Amino acid sequence: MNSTVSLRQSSLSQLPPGIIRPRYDRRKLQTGIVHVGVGGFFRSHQASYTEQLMQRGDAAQWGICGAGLREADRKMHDALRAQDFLYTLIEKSPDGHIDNRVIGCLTDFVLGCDNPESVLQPMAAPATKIVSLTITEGGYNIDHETGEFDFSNPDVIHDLEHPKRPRLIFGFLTEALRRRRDAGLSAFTVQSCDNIQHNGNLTRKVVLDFADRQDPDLAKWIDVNASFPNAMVDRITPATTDADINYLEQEFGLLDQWPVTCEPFEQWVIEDKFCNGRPEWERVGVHFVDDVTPYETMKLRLLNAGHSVLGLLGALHGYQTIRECVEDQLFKEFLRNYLDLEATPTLDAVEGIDLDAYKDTLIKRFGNPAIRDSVARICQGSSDKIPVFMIPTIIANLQRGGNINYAALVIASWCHYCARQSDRHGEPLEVNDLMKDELIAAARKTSDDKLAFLKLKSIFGNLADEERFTRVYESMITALNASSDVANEMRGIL
Ligand code: CS2
Repeated sequence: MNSTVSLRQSSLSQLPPGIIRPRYDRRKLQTGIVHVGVGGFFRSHQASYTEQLMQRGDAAQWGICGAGLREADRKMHDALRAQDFLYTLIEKSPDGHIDNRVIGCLTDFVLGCDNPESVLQPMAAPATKIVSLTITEGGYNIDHETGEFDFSNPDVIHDLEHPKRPRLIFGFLTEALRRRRDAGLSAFTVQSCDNIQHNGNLTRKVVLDFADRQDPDLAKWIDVNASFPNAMVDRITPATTDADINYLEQEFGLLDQWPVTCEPFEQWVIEDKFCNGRPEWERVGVHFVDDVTPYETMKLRLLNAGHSVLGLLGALHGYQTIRECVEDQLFKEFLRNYLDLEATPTLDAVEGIDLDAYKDTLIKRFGNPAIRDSVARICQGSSDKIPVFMIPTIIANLQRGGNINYAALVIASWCHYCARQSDRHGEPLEVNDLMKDELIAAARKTSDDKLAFLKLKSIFGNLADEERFTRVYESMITALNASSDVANEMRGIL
């Protein structure tokens, strides 16, 4: 391919036929949604659903203004701004089929760390009906030990004192809602898209806790007027690599600084509680329900926990990708047993879903050869993931006399990972985690106290007091310390 074209509004008409482009008039889009946390997942999921709706017409009022609050968002902001907020979504099927779609539903991208007003104004604008969030499991500022909003966070202290110049999402939402109330406008729906049990209820709690400390009357108004639907979100979205960028350039001559690759599977189940209207996402496959609980529990305990099982064990074994893990019969069997023997018995029936088929599909999705989802992405932030993805399953099994061996090996392996920071070949493993220092310090102490890691209460609660669990766990710590061969331990449990 000799000629290349840089992705932007003015070059859309020059895109080669293999790339699907917006058929609607982007200039007519209005911003109806402000989304905070423009990462790969938002771009492959909510933006993709919204784009599908726009392609059908009649959705011009649901343009999305992207917002980043942190310095770390600048790179994405700069890349997308230079492309008139366009990017390519590369959907890769296991059979090798690839769909390339330029997504046009972003109307803007603003950076709160540069200028808080640039985020507050679109949030407070009359046309905005929804503020959606992907701020990661750790972004909700919850002290895991107490389950309460952490008022000791210096940025929270700052935001309480400086309502007009907030740094964190709680301050932004509170100030924007204050402006809406004062202007006589309706509130907006706050739509969490993070992998957290009852993500809407949690968002509601943290926003109201913060607002109440700042302005109790406003908190009451928010409580009555805003809504916070719970949702289950799903689409495996690996981090973008140079290979994705090169693919578009080599195959299509398209220069896109930051495309997104994902699997074809997508799922979004939302409670239909939108206080100020919503896009007709049901027209493009979103499932609206009264109670999302069984769907989110199923997804967190099977898919997300399944990822952590493969990720933490696979990292120690020296695997780089999730696919490599499920290609290994031992890992595949271990995963399936974890899902069947430990996770599934803790789940309620889920309407319209055959759990066996769901798990079969899950393992196929993990094995998609076109998706190079790294074990490193999965292990990153485990201190926020494990308490959501696995601990509730362990606790339920301790209560019901169920199996806990598989989970115990995963936790022991995580400890070993943090203590050694290398795989069985001696290659380095990074502890990429907000609690990095605590994790490493506690894991290293296991030579004196085998339960030291498990005593990190903010992650494990009181698990270190559960004798049935600690007995198994201690023997695994001893075995891993002796041989570093996680596969051997896995075989022992099967
Ligand atoms: C993953 C999720 O971060 C993780 O550990 O399990 O990002 C997962 O890929 C998504 O939730 C899929 O929907």
